[in-house]
Amino acid sequence: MGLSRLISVLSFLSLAILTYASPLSIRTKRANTSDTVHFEVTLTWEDYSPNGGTPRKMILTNGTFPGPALKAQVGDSVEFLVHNQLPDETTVHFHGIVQQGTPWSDGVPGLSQQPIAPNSSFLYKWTADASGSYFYHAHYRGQIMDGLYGAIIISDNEAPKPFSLISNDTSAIAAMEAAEKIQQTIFVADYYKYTSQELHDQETAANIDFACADSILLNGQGAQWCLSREEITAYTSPILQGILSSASPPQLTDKGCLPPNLAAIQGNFTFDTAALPTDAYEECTASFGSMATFEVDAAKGYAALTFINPGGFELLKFTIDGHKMWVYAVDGGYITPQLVDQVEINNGDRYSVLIPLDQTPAQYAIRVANDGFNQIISGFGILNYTGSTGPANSDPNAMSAMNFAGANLTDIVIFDDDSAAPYPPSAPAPEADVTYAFNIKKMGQPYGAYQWTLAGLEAFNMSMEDSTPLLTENPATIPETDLIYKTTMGQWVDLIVQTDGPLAQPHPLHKHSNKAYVLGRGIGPWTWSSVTAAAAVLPEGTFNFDNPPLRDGYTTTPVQGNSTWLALRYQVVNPGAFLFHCHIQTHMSGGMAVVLLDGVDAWPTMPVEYTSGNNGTLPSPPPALQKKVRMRARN
Ligand SMILES: *[C@@H]1O[C@H](CO)[C@@H](O)[C@H](O)[C@H]1NC(C)=O
Ligand SMILES: *[C@@H]1O[C@H](CO)[C@@H](O)[C@H](O)[C@H]1NC(C)=O
Ligand SMILES: *[C@@H]1O[C@H](CO)[C@@H](O)[C@H](O)[C@H]1NC(C)=O
Ligand SMILES: *[C@@H]1O[C@H](CO)[C@@H](O)[C@H](O)[C@H]1NC(C)=O
Ligand SMILES: *[C@@H]1O[C@H](CO)[C@@H](O)[C@H](O)[C@H]1NC(C)=O
Ligand SMILES: *[C@@H]1O[C@H](CO)[C@@H](O)[C@H](O)[C@H]1NC(C)=O
Ligand SMILES: *[C@@H]1O[C@H](CO)[C@@H](O)[C@H](O)[C@H]1NC(C)=O
Ligand SMILES: *[C@@H]1O[C@H](CO)[C@@H](O)[C@H](O)[C@H]1NC(C)=O
Ligand SMILES: *[C@@H]1O[C@H](CO)[C@@H](O)[C@H](O)[C@H]1NC(C)=O
Ligand SMILES: *[C@@H]1O[C@H](CO)[C@@H](O)[C@H](O)[C@H]1NC(C)=O
Ligand SMILES: [Cu+2]
Repeated sequence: MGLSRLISVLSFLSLAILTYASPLSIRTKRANTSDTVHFEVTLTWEDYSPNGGTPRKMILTNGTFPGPALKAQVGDSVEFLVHNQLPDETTVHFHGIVQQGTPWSDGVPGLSQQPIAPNSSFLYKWTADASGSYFYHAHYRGQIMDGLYGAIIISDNEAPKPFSLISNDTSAIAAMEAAEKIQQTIFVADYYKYTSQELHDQETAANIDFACADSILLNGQGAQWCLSREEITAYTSPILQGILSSASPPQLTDKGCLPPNLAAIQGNFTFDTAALPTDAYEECTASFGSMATFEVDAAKGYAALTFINPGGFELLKFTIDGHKMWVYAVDGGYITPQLVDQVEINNGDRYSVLIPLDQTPAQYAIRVANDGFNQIISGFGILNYTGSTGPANSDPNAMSAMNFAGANLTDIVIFDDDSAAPYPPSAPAPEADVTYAFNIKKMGQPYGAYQWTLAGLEAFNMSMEDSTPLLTENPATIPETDLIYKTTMGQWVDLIVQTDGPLAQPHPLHKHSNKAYVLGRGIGPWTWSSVTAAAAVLPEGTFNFDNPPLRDGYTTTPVQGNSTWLALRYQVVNPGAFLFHCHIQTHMSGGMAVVLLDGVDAWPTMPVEYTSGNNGTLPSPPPALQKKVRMRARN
């Protein structure tokens, strides 16, 4: 019996233990095993080419892209020291980390800190309080698209794992546990030959929402593939042909993109596509960098891979030739496993899979395709068995579950996000204390085609990143607006997100701090006062109150010709100022965000080392004073 299970059994037995033993025991366990993990990186702005093409300026983290992985054990104290040698300000966010009791380390400028100035440093301090896969990434302007991201893996040997739902064979379970311990991470992301600032400037000049990538990278490696006109035509689906009927010529661009000036996609705006560089959408220049390779050993039985999408725009999906995958964790949390051929992975999301290594030892393609209408594009990696001498088949496509355009040519099993039940089981309160309803849409004229609102009225202006951090203010003095919402400790909060048609795009939303349950979703406008009111009239099964997915990323359902809605529920457990936003960076930069002031009745006091202008470290006291402090501690 695991220690945490034992603690929960004990808590049932005696009220005294319930009040004292549970938190104390956890603290004892952590004190016994906890360590400080010091992680220190320097950010530089350098010429770099991940895909063999012309180098551009990118953010390198300790000279690498992606940055080095941070590994910790549950209970560890993490110190993450950033030296900013970029020409611009920056911040670093720890995606999926709750920041329980450390909201000042969430890395959101204007909310939890002032941006880190060039040539200065900042020390983030937080506790690794839950196992799983996370990632760190820039959270200032569009910098995530300039390459600042790296993996965070937190392990917990004591956490109950769902592997016995995959097999009853003890040696197979042991193999899965061993595979998880040496899991490899794969960042899958779109890549652009322009910096995030240049892309934003192009959006402003041409008045478009930018949607045309150069490459799909795996762990920062890949190629720019250019298709022939015949191939592009062959991959143009009837749906795309319909969308293209208003274009002239009615075809995808050489980069496989929908043209930037289609009202059916962009909305009713006046575009100036002549303001775009010709290689933004039209010209494709092939280039080849290295290909990410993942070594696996058939003798081990299984390999574990965690896929992470830190991309700026494109929603993706992945398959591995000749292999099925057991998806066992989503957004860092264990789930009831599903055996699938393909997983859709949207911006900010993490999926951990166990791959049964039951095929001929050889090399198999890992395929990552765009999952949106906007572009036909893929990227590739290699699953390489120990002892392999080449591909498993002389026909490179013989074993693939999807083509370059992401289309499957036979029936495949796709991971079902909505039935990703948390493991061990967990459920929200049956009713919420408060409901906030939002409405995602473009701001519309006279605003630009790249400007969005999440709540329904106002765009989150990026200049707010430069204002006084909300966390340092008295929440009573912060007015509630279309952009700012308040909650109190312990409350159950429903977030209802409607997205408006005519083309309701999928928006991969992300909530900072603790996770939320995904209660349900539907087509059509949201017209109810609460989930309880909606559940009374909608068909049975529309909502899942028993074992809904528990995540930090939630993608709205795409639909043409209608609105859609998504219902989330979370409990306020961690007071602080937290962002709720679209993880498509261009949408976020276009205003798609709101602020949740969680637990305004238990508002945290900033530690002095994080107050105005400070960097997480206080100047060290002179030696004489240090002695005094030590003596006092001994007394
Ligand atoms: C805690 O530490 C003690 C002494 O170092 C060790 O014997 C024990 O196994 C540890 N317990 C856990 C849960 O790690
Ligand atoms: C980054 O580089 C510095 C200087 O070489 C080194 O001390 C530090 O450990 C590196 N950080 C990581 C996470 O590898
Ligand atoms: C940062 O320091 C370097 C080296 O001292 C200097 O060249 C550069 O101008 C400084 N950058 C800024 C933005 O101050
Ligand atoms: C494990 O055994 C139980 C009881 O025999 C059975 O119900 C279950 O389906 C088995 N699980 C797997 C993954 O084979
Ligand atoms: C598009 O916007 C223009 C200018 O605001 C307006 O006159 C026109 O009616 C709009 N067209 C549609 C189809 O909404
Ligand atoms: C795959 O592994 C084999 C041997 O284990 C090695 O010789 C080969 O170079 C690897 N291939 C790639 C692409 O890394
Ligand atoms: C692709 O797979 C899905 C899911 O199984 C299926 O609905 C669809 O028909 C498949 N497409 C083709 C062309 O077989
Ligand atoms: C954002 O705020 C800045 C500074 O107040 C202002 O100049 C700019 O027009 C605003 N942008 C939008 C889209 O409202
Ligand atoms: C939108 O969806 C709702 C609910 O399914 C449906 O009643 C309505 O007719 C749809 N509207 C359109 C324009 O298709
Ligand atoms: C943080 O600022 C203090 C001055 O307030 C300075 O002494 C210290 O060196 C700085 N620490 C880092 C990591 O830059
Ligand atoms: Cu979005």
